[in-house]
Amino acid sequence: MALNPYDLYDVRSLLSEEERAVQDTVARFTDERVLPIIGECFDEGRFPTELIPEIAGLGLLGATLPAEYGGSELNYVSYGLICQELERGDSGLRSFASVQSSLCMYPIFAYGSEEQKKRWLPDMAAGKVIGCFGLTEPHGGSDPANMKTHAKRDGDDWILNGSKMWITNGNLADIAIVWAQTDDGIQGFVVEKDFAGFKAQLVKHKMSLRASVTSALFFDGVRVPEANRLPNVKGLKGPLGCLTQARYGITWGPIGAAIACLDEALEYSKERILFNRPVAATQSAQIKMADWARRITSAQLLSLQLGRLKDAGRMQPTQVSLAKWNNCRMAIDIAREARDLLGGAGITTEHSPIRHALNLESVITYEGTETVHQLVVGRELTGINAFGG
Ligand code: TGC
Ligand code: FAD
Repeated sequence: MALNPYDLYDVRSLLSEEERAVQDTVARFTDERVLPIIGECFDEGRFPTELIPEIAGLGLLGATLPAEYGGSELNYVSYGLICQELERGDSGLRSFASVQSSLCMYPIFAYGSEEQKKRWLPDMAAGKVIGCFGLTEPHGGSDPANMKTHAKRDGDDWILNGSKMWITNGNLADIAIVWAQTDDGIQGFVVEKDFAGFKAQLVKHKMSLRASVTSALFFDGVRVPEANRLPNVKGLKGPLGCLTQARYGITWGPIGAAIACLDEALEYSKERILFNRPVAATQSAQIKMADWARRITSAQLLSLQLGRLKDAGRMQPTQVSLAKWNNCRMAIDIAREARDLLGGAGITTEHSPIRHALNLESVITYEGTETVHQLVVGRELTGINAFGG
């Protein structure tokens, strides 16, 4: 029996019935609703906001949260599969879902008061309230401990000053989860878009993640009520805990992008006749594509085991770093090589590899650069912290 070229080890057989159903649902959504429009969205530099109600309707926002807060009560393997299938369409769609679910709903769920959870989570799951997550600042995102944005207590309120850079969903968002220094360490605040002194400004001229909104955020004496401070966490572990959630999903996403590239390259190279035979019949093309299948298969097994560890409550941040590094590197290399296999046709967005390759330049950078994740693994192995003092 012929093997599935996109799942050579039948990793799907390791999934539960519910996990398979989730994958099939999101795969159908990507095939029918995302793929027909996404090349044009990328060309136009437009995030397809019209898909938000459908994404929410499928239960993909806050999918792992309890039903009382609007969640779908799915496990983390299912969340990973959602990320994989969305990113098979485009990293921008997966980014939207990652930020909403892992970086905005998660901190409200994990660090928020009961009132905050009830106030925001159901509307966020329904796609009626969109969030963004402000951690990175213009002077250096890899070192968030050195943040300059600060909040000072003033009676019942806090006064927030500073700025954030490269914020996904920034201009789309109704609320921003903003991390700021306080006299008591780093704390998280829910900043509402109409608070006086808060401004979001689109980042233009992007060559990557063009079907995604990226913004700078500015806070000029923004008065934030105490009721909008996340009460149950202090210190860098607050935002880093959110990053662990999002990075976990990102280990799955690039598998989808890589599968999309393999799919296009297989199809194209079988049709393309050069020197009287299909390109797919040449040894070098076969070796290339076989190597992609090898790397995709390794990534699939890595993320599935990571998901099983997460669902068992045993996943460690260092394991997430290894998988984020491995799977982003795997996908960006495959996307670039697939672009090459398509020759000149590979340079247009009529075909997906160049779009995925350009997107993956962001994916390999955000949520911790490749170097940051390598150093996290290096620290685990050696017991020596290479991040400096
Ligand atoms: P360190 O000072 O040792 O630790 C501080 C506290 O945090 C805890 N911790 C973690 N907790 C949860 N998850 C993790 N991954 C954690 N890493 C550390 C730690 O136990 C400690 O707790 P406590 O109780 O002792 O205070 O911090 P570190 O030395 O580990 O951190 C250094 C470094 C470089 C790894 C960290 O700063 C880092 O990860 N930098 C990269 C920053 C980053 O990834 N930014 C991403 C911004 S958001 C984004 O990019 C969104 S893109 C979204 C999209 O569109 O999809
Ligand atoms: P820097 O931290 O300045 O790094 C510059 C270079 O130095 C990198 O190559 C890095 O690997 C290297 N480097 C860093 N430390 C070391 C070291 N110790 N040794 C050797 N080399 C090192 N942030 C948010 O908060 N929210 C978002 O929603 C968000 N969305 C994003 C969307 C996009 C499209 C992009 C591109 C970024 C987004 N980010 C977001 C920001 C992202 O997390 C940062 O870009 C990333 O963390 C790196 O920070 P930086 O860009 O300031 O680079």
